[in-house]
Amino acid sequence: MQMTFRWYGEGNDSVTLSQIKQIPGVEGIVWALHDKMPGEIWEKDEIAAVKRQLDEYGFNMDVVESVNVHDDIKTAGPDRDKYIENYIQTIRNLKEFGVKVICYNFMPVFDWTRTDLFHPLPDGSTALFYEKEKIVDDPEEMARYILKNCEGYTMPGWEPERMSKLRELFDMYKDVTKEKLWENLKYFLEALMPVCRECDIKMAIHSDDPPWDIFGLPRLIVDEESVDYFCKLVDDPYNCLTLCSGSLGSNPKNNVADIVRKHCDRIAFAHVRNVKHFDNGDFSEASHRDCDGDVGVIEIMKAYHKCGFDGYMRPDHGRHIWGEKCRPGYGLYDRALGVMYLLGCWDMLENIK
Ligand code: DNO
Repeated sequence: MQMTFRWYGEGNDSVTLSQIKQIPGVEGIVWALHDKMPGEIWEKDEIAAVKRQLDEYGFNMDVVESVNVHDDIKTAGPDRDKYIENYIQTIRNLKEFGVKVICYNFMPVFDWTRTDLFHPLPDGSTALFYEKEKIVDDPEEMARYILKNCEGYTMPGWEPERMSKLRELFDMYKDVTKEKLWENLKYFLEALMPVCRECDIKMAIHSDDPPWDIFGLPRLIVDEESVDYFCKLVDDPYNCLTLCSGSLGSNPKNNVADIVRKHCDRIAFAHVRNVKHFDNGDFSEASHRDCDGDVGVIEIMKAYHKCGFDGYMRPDHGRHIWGEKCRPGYGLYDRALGVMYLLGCWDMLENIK
């Protein structure tokens, strides 16, 4: 297992590489060109600029999160083949820099969704929170709220340019049923697989967050059954998962450790975080410590260890602690505690082998 840490890039993150360097055990930076629109080719000189920054600190750039997928690909729109060609060119360019895993998602319109980005917790920190009742009606009001409360940062999937065209986007998806979305995902992956094999780059789909349909939009990677279906849909070792314990774990019925045990060989990238469930279906993000939430962090780490997981892992969203001003969920302090907790579990498991 290789520990990594997500970083949004120079001038785009409150956290610096020199701070990350001081967290024990972090070998790679999970990066992206965040100013790229979905569908644009990532050029070699742009990738090289990030590589120079990471090289200075001895970090690898093996994992990209995310190369976003254009809506024409998700909806089988008129330009999907052109955008698939662009995606392929990006894969080829990333290969030149040794990238091994591309994390992406296939969620319609929205990426991850929460109703409160800085929800107060009893210990005085704040965390991301999901109130089920708030999601039922107006997505435009949701988008306005999210954009107003992201502390000046753009969250992936919630780019203001996209959110200002919300109605148009919903319109693009109006005939895209769950079945069609699966078909479009298959079409996309089948086009990519030969290039992935040639470039030795794994495509690792991120679990849908939350793992259920929202605002009438279908969501695919939501439970064990859909993960089984996904792995068979394009049965190729380069068609992989970014298994997110927090996303899948938001549904109390999902047993993430079971999914790890079943599909370990197809998990290229593990996001490990904790979630606390409430009886009414709401959930709050929590510290990475097992007993602070309900996803079973220790059981998940045991499952990864037992199956000899040799992919990449990162702590996921943290709480906002010690007064830190940062991107929602992506501060330094609580994620650094997360790294130490996960490595603590791992080192102990190694020790008692
Ligand atoms: C949230 C992240 C997601 C993820 C994308 C992958 O914190 O895990 O935004 O990066 O869904 O494309």
